[in-house]
Amino acid sequence: MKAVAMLVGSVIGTIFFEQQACFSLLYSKSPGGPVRVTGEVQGLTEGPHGFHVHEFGDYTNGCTSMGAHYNPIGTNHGGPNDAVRHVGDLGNIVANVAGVAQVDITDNQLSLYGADSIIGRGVVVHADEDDLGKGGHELSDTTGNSGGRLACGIIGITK
Ligand SMILES: [Cu+2]
Ligand SMILES: [Zn+2]
Repeated sequence: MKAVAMLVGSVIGTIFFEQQACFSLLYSKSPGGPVRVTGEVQGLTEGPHGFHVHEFGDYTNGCTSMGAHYNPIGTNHGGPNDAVRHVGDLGNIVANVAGVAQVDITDNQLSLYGADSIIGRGVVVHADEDDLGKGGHELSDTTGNSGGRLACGIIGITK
């Protein structure tokens, strides 16, 4: 299955998600990937920016209504390679001096299939670096203290 999200806000981007179908995945509650996430975001300040799947694909009040990080199993925030993380925790994307971040992430917790599918949820890019839960800030365990929401998009199925 393939999915896409158009990120709209003070920066712009397009993010693709792809996961191979598999018989066992369709019958498992949290099939768990791997999902390949690719694309590009333009207009950023140089450096790292938090990048997550959020719980809602809801743009009625802009990126605010996309809610918290997608967290179907109720854990603390972490980095993409941590055992303890939100399913939506994809870490940071890094913009070059021209403000462009190329995205190419392979993730083992996201899924496009099953009960915990991310189809219809949101993708958000943030103003600041995600500290991956290790920054010692009061927000480290929930958001990675990654600041405001620069742009977001709804994850929809594509061909
Ligand atoms: Cu986020
Ligand atoms: Zn998180």
